[in-house]
Amino acid sequence: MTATDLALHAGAHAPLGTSPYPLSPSNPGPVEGFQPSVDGLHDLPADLQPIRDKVLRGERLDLDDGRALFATPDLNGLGALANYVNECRNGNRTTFTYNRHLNYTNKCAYRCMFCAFRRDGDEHDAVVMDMDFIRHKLRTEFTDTMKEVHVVGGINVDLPYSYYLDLLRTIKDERPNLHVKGFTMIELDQIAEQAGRPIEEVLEELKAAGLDSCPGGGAEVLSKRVHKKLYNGKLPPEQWLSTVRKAHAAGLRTNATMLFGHIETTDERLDHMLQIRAVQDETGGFMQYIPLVFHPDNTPLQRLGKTTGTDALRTIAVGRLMLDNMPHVKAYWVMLGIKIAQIALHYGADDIDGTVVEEHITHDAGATTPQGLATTQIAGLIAETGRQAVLRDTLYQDLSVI
Ligand code: V47
Repeated sequence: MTATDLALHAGAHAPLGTSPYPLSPSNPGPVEGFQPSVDGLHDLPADLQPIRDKVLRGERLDLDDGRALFATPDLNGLGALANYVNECRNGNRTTFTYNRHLNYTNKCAYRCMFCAFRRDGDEHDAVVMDMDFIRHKLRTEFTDTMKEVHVVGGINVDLPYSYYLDLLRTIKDERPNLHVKGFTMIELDQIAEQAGRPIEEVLEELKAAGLDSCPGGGAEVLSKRVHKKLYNGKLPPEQWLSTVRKAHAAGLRTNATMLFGHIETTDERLDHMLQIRAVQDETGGFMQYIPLVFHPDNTPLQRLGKTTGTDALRTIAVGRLMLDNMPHVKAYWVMLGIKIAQIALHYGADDIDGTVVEEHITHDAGATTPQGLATTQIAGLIAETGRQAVLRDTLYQDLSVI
């Protein structure tokens, strides 16, 4: 393909014309007149050229393409390709939200090897929040202008079904404007277990009580081998996929994460992406793909150390290219670190999460990022990268340029 062909393609916004999802409020596309950057696409090395040509023809990438993307020595070339796809989809926009996390309990029945957050329940820092405490927190630490509360906890088998309904109702009672993005697929399965009823019925009741969408956690790496080695006993990969399909069928939008940088192979990362892509083809229920960098401190896997910034950038870029049906890719600054998250905005990511404020899962495992950032700080970090900062709600229905 010549440079002229490439420029013609890009100018016409044609290359991704076969995109399997339409423009919509949650997928608004580039603003009128925006030209995706073709910088770096003309002189890609031989290993990336056939993949570039497939991308430009709107063809889906396969496992072998993914292997070549993970293997290429040209990280910048890979980044340019992912950046081009992202700009075709999202223009120059980088979104974030005004949110806060609420970890209602850290007591957990599972002993996942990657986790520093879980407690048995009798430690001095074990937490189970009661409704009075949660109400007080909502009154004093949340505001009416916040857009989202991210609610997750350990698998605490002591909590009855009514606890989860009360939790949702308390949030809506105190802060009716907050969007509740709550409960991973692991928690949803446990909640249904406690209810002793089919998950389909339980999802309807949780929605009626205030659940608006679900976060993407708990997927880890959708691999039987990794599951057996690191989180045996917890919901197996096929059940995470089955529960997420049920959540989508119930009308709940969710995210999809991948925890990487521990014992998984690059083939296992790719297989994870392909499984997520297949569900998205079926349901269209995922909003964001979120690669999560493993933090080893205070976990049984501490000896592994932390993966590199270049591995993180490569994994984000490969995710953007393989997940051709995912509207948004998040650079989660809490886990990536602020500097890599900023660079990731030119390696395929178009979202940077939000203000966060009280984060335990990564900080218990040694994260050195701040606990939270102000909206003005996030907007500044995005602007510094040349991107347009846009404040969003969870479902991307309400977008305001900052
Ligand atoms: O499922 C656990 C991961 C996830 C560690 O959907 C760890 O918008 C790194 O899913 N090092 C929970 N990661 C976090 C999560 C999330 C975060 C932000 C936004 C959204 C969203 C979802 O964190 C867990 C697990 O995969 N995790 N321990 C650790 N030591």
